[in-house]
Amino acid sequence: MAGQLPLAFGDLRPPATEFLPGAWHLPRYAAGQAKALLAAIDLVNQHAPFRSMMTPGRRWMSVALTNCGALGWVTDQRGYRYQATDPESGRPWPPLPDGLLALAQGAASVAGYPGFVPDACLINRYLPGAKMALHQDRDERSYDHPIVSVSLGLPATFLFGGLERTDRPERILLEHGDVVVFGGPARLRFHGILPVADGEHPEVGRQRLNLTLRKAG
Ligand code: MD6
Ligand code: FE
Repeated sequence: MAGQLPLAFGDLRPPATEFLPGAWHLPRYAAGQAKALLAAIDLVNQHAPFRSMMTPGRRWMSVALTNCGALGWVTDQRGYRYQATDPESGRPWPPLPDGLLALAQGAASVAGYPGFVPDACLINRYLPGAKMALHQDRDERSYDHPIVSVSLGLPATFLFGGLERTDRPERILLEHGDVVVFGGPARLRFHGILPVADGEHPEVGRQRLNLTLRKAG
């Protein structure tokens, strides 16, 4: 892991690239913190277990999800929204770990969004075959803040389209430890995840985990 090599070897992570205006890919940015992130996700899962959720159109999402932070994203037949409590337990979501906050702030700064203070972290779990249809993230109070996304485990193809659902999307391979930041002119672009191919990741097993950090409230 790059973060554990002696300083003399420098930073072996590939450089961050702005693949579309306002949208950045930071390859392996979080790779050195993967173990801590996985431990944090384990703890969240103990208090607010991953669960299936239904869209307002009454379709089960293929990903399982949970949240940490002051606000959590939920969906049911009434719609998509953020709320302070876990609908399964009625309790507040587990807190956002300090290390995760610092990671998100660092990544946002690299992408030119200093002062990012997320209050919500949605955690998605993809087993092989799970996917995320093209969508816009528009349940947040303001679109002035970026979204920071951290991927762990099995690789997946991220689709990044335009402001219309029918705009032809670009494809980016997201691997273990990769971070994507999007804000500014990219904030409302359509995006999604192609079905995750079967495989076994040495640290994460047969799954992909994705954390998205936002200022939702
Ligand atoms: C995923 N990500 O990577 C799904 N949304 O599993 C998202 O839907 C997403 O990565 C907003 C910002 C960044 C994202
Ligand atoms: Fe999204």
